[in-house]
Amino acid sequence: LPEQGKKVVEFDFNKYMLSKAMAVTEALDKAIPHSYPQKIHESMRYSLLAGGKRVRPVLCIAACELVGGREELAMPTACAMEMIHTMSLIHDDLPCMDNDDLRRGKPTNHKVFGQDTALLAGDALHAFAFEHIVAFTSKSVGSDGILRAVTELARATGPQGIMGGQIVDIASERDAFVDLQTLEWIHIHKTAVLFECATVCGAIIGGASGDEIERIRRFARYLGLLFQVVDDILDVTKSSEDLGKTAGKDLVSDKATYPKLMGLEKAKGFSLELLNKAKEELSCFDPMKAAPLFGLADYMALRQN
Ligand code: GRG
Repeated sequence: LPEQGKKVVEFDFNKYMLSKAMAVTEALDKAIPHSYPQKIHESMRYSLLAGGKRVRPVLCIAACELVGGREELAMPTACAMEMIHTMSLIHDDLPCMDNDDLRRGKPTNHKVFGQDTALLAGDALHAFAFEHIVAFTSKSVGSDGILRAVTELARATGPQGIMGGQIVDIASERDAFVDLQTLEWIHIHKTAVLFECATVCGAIIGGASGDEIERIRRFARYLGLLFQVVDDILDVTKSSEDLGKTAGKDLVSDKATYPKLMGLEKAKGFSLELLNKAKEELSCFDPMKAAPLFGLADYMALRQN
């Protein structure tokens, strides 16, 4: 209970999220200028600045701040996370993958710039993300910290990370009997791995101890899976609302999702279990300093888009 006369300072998560997301967007805008060759830079900027919740970079900054680092220390790494996320979306939308026309409410990159440029813009963002961390992270972090962050990112994007998750996901689309274990493998590699990487890299850059990094890693791993379970639930509940039906598209489509494999109510229960497990991992940190990460966890569990 607060002592008499003392004001309780409440953490305003919405304000925090908004200000960090704006700072990230500003830094991304500066990171990729309108340089020659114009077409590839325009294509990279188009997708990078097309909106998006900026959850991964904000996780990176919040983890850095949790262990005593400042926002500017983590910003190049935070931007790199969003570059990788964006390149994965550009490639995912291509006709050879999901063949989507819209992303973040705007025409997809290949619809505006053509498939050839979209493919190259994705590759360019992939390479540039690494260069950006190395070139712009403060020397005070030290080369060991930067090397560890870059190694985390390389692993997260490779065959044991997003690329691995995507290839198993593609294969599973043709498989009528995808089980829960395979679905979890896909989600952990395709989605959760970048949440983990963003958060862990923020902690590394902020100077976290080995023990702190492992706690933060487990927190982010639960959170990443939670994000995808909620995505699956939203697919069902949103399309039910849209169609005015009781069963949404992913309860009736062939695609394996958590609601489809375990039922909607159990999937909702599982998401709350993941949220609690994630929060437990941070229980040893100063609650004031951990408030942004707790806020992010609640935001990811309760989000509506
Ligand atoms: C990473 C090298 C490399 C290759 C990419 C195409 C591909 C290989 C992977 C696809 C990965 C993918 C699209 C995963 C889905 C991730 C996901 C949950 C996206 C939605 O994230 P939000 O909701 O989106 O954070 P916004 O638009 O808010 O940023």
